[in-house]
Amino acid sequence: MGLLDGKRCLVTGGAGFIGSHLCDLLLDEGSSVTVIDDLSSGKIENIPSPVNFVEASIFDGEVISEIMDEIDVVFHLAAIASVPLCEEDSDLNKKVNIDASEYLLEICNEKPNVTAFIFASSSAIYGVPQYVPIDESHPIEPMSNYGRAKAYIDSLVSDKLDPGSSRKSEIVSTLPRCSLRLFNVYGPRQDSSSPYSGVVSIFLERLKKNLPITIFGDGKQTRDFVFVSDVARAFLLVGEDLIRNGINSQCHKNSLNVSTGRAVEINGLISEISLQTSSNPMISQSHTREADIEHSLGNYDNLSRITGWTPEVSLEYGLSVLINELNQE
Ligand code: UD2
Repeated sequence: MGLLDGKRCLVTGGAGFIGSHLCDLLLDEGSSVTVIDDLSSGKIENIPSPVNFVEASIFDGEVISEIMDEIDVVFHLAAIASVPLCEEDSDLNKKVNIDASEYLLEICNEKPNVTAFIFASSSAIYGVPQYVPIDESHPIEPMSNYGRAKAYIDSLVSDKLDPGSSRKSEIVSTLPRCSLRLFNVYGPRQDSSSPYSGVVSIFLERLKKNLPITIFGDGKQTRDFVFVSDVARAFLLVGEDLIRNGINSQCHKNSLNVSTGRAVEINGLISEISLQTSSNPMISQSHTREADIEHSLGNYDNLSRITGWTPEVSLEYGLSVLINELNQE
């Protein structure tokens, strides 16, 4: 067993898409897992049964503070993950994605029992790529409230806060910690119900319902699709490295891309889905989505060098898993 065996892990947002896969993996590792989730977007049925589930919001300071006495490792994934919702309701974005995360970091730093903190950051912090593949030195120029919130917490975790920032600095000092910048994550349990859900889940859902799929723009835009189990494993490996090496871990105060280094065109995604489902999806073309990025592709060399992580699930295989699931429903 690995270093997380017997560790008391907290997964914030553990009822959500990525968080619930992380719970599965941690339980396999022998960790005892606590989830805090307000079920605003997560689902109770995503949470595996041996988990200690606390139904509360991440901004409920009292609950957080109470839980934290019994926790060794924190995986912070709770967020308002919808980019448009964060635009519509900037107060909610601030409350959840900024203030609650700041508070969580503060609390973790105060508790000597907490020995590692891993934050789910996002490729959204890079904004329009100035070059691809994007490495972690790429300029941080988020284009949305959501991206700015993620960028701020990411910089807090790595102690690279913009000197001009009016926000707090140096909240955390000795807590071993790391941010993972997730590219386009897809896989089982991803919500498909909103127009801003991940494109893979939307396409498969519409196919299942015999509805046309919409391509925004010419379909030549590319994305770096990373399967959710690979993402969960990245969290696990980084957690282990922080436990093993503490503040001497190369993950500590670092921000690491979680991506595959493979660019896939939206048209290519449709071709692969057609091939695997032996179907010819009806396609409707629409104008390019506002603020849509043309190409997104991540370089994951740093994560790989430090932890040995590489993506194991190809897009072809990941899609076959999802298509099999659809066929069984
Ligand atoms: C991703 C993140 C988002 C934010 C953003 C920052 C996901 C699900 N979303 O948005 O949270 O971090 O990156 O850059 O990971 N598309 C279609 N038809 C559809 C739906 C989408 O053509 O029905 C296109 C869309 O225009 C885009 C691509 O597919 O070019 C991927 O769309 P997405 O919403 O899955 O992800 P993205 O990269 O826009």
